[in-house]
Amino acid sequence: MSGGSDGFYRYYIIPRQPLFGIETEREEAYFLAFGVPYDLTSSFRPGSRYGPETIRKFTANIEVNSYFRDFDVVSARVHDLGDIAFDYRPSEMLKRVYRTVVKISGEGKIPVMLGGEHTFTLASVTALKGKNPVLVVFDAHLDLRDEYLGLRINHATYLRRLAERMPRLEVYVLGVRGYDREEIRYGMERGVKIFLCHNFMEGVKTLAEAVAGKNIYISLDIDVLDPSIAPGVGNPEAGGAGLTDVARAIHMLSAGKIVGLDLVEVSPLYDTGATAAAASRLLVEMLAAAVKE
Ligand SMILES: [Mn+2]
Repeated sequence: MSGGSDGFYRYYIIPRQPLFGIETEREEAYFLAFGVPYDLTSSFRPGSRYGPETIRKFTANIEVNSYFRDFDVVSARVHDLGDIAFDYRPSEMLKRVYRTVVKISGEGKIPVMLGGEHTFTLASVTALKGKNPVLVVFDAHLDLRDEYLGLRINHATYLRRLAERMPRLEVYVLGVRGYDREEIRYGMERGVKIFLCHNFMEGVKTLAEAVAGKNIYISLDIDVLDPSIAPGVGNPEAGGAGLTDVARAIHMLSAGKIVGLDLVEVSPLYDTGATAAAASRLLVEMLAAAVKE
C-alpha cells in the first residue's frame, strides 16, 4: 500500500493510483510525490481539486520520455504517496503540506507536489527553508497581492506571504502577464525578479546563469502556458508561453540542483485534455532536469 508502514503518511495522506502508473517502493525512491486536491479559495473557475487525479491518469497513459535528454521514468524512481487528506480550512491544509514536505525532505527525498491551487507552494517552500533554495516560478500571475477578496492567504497572495516570511528568499517569476500595479510595486521593492511573458526566453537565460550551482525550487503554474494550448486553468490569461519554451527553460535550470518542485492549477473541468497532457509532459521534463546522473 502507498504510504508504507509509516504512521505519519497514513495519518495525513490517502493512497491513490500512482503517478505514471508505477509502484516504486518509498525507501527506494528519489522523488516523493503527493497531491493537494484543494481549490476552495479559487475565485473565478474552481476545479483544480481534480488536478492531481487527472495528472495521475494522464501520466499513466503518455510516453514518459524527455525532449532534451535520455530519461527513463522507472529509473527516476518516483513514489506517489497519495493525496493530502482534505480539510476545509486552508490553514490546516497548509500545516499538513508543511509537515509532509518536512518529512519528505528529512528522508532525503525530493518533494513533488501536485495541485490544486497555488496557495500550497507557501507551505512547501517554507518547509525547505533549510536548503536555502532559490524560488523559480512559472506563472501568468504574480500572486503578490496583500489581500484578495477578504483573505490574506489564498492563490493570489501566497507569494507575498512567502516573500514576507522568508525575507532572504531569492524569487524569480517568469511568464507574467496578468497583474495589478500594486503587485509590481511590491515585487520591485522586495527584489522579486519579474520577467514578463514577452521577455520569457531572455528571462530564462538570465536566470540560468544566476542559479548555477544553487539549490532551486521550481513552482510551475500551468497557466503560464497560452490558454490555446492549456485551457484547463482557473484564471486563463491570453498571450502565454509555448510548451517547448517552458520545457527548455526547465532544463536550463538544471545548472542548479533542484530540491523541490510543484505543478499546480490544472483544472480538468475546463480542459479538453490538452492541459493535462501539457502538464504531464512538463512534469516529466522537471523530473528529468532534477535527476543528475
Ligand atoms: Mn497563475
